[in-house]
Amino acid sequence: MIGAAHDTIVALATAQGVSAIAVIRLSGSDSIAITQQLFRGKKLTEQPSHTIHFGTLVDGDKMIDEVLVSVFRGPNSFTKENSVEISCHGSPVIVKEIIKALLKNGARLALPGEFTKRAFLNGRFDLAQAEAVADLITAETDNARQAALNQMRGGFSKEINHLREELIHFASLIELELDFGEEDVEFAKRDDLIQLIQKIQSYLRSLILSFDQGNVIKNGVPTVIAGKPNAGKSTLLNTLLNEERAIVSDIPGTTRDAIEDEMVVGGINFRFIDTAGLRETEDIIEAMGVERTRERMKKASIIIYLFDLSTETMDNIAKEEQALKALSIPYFKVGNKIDKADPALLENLKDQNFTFISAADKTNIQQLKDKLLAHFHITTVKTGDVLVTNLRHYQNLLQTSESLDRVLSGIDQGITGDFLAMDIRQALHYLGAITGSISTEDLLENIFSKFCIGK
Ligand SMILES: Nc1nc2c(ncn2[C@@H]2O[C@H](COP(=O)(O)OP(=O)(O)O)[C@@H](O)[C@H]2O)c(=O)[nH]1
Ligand SMILES: [Mg+2]
Repeated sequence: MIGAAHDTIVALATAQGVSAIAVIRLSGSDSIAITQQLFRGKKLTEQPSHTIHFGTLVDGDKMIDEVLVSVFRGPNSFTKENSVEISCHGSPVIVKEIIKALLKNGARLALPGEFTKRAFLNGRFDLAQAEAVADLITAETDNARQAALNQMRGGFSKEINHLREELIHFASLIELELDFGEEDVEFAKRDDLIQLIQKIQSYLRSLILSFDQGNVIKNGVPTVIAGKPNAGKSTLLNTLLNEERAIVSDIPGTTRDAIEDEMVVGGINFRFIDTAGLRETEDIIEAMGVERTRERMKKASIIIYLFDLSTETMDNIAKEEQALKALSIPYFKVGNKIDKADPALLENLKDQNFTFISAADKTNIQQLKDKLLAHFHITTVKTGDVLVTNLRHYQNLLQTSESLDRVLSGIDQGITGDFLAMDIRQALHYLGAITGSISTEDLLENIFSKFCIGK
């Protein structure tokens, strides 16, 4: 259970560590009064909302710091409660002393996400928008930032609520019919209902389809670099990242653990994962590495599979591709070391959809990056674009859509109103779960506990 809703909560809102300024945030009916207890300056409790005041904070006789205090009065604040932001000097010791003094005077420490949770519970925004706040803070690319911002500003929430209301209207008409029992009345015109459901379905479908892209934009793409020992995987990782991240050596089996690092290419965050080369080995540590490689490959969004064209034969390449195909993960075949490759082999492979590179000489690396980008069809996210980036929303959309399919086939088969009403209620439930019109304490805790403290 997240703590009682009327407590006054406090947390550091800025990052931990030394900085020019740190901001401590309070929310709750007593937040202005509690701050007043420590404040030497104007009387805060008499100040209007949205004003900033200079003064000193004290703990008994001890002066802690010179600060600026911003006063927000509910409901005109982020949480819709009385709120205070204290801007102090950015020293961890000062922050600790101020928070300690606030706790002594009646505040309690905020739980993760508790400020945003209060904002949601007090009706500042719906659940999907609250979740977007967290996404906005953790966005790692400009595309992810824009997608989160669009969602925070309403995104699909408004449209979903609107469709939900229309559906509720039908559900209540059908339920009214049930009250009339035998009399065989039909308040809810079936044709109109079919039309509404088709409209909702087409909107849901566009949202569901956007998730592929939304997921890539929000979470990035785990990209595993795999292949036999010495194929040049670590060299390629270093070339892609433009730094000496992994050890390169001509001794096969050098990389034993997976090494990963991220890079933004064309607005997508690629997480490149260099792995231990795939081979049978007696070395226990290397064997563990190979096992990890296989695990990583299964979880990858895409595999860059390297072949050492200075040593490989057509037969071996075909055999390796068989094993690769069996994983059912999208992959790119990349022929490395073209600087040392047999021209006859290159000629034989020319129609087999290879990207030919030299990781060491950095040849054709851009071509490889272009192929990666093209695979994910990412375009720049613009203001107002609606993209589903959240797995929870995605799952609820799918379930709404399935329930509506059942309504449609139910109408088609002429099933009775009570069964129709049940499937509509089911669809309403899933739709409402997205925006939080329907929520449980468990769900809320699950969502907000993933926020950082102070948010
Ligand atoms: N000639 C040539 N050698 C390369 C190329 N890429 C990697 N190598 C060499 O191949 C050996 C194995 O490279 P490494 O990146 O450690 O392979 P890994 O085992 O797949 O990680 C090293 O000696 C590299 O210098 C390339 O494009 N051309
Ligand atoms: Mg390596």
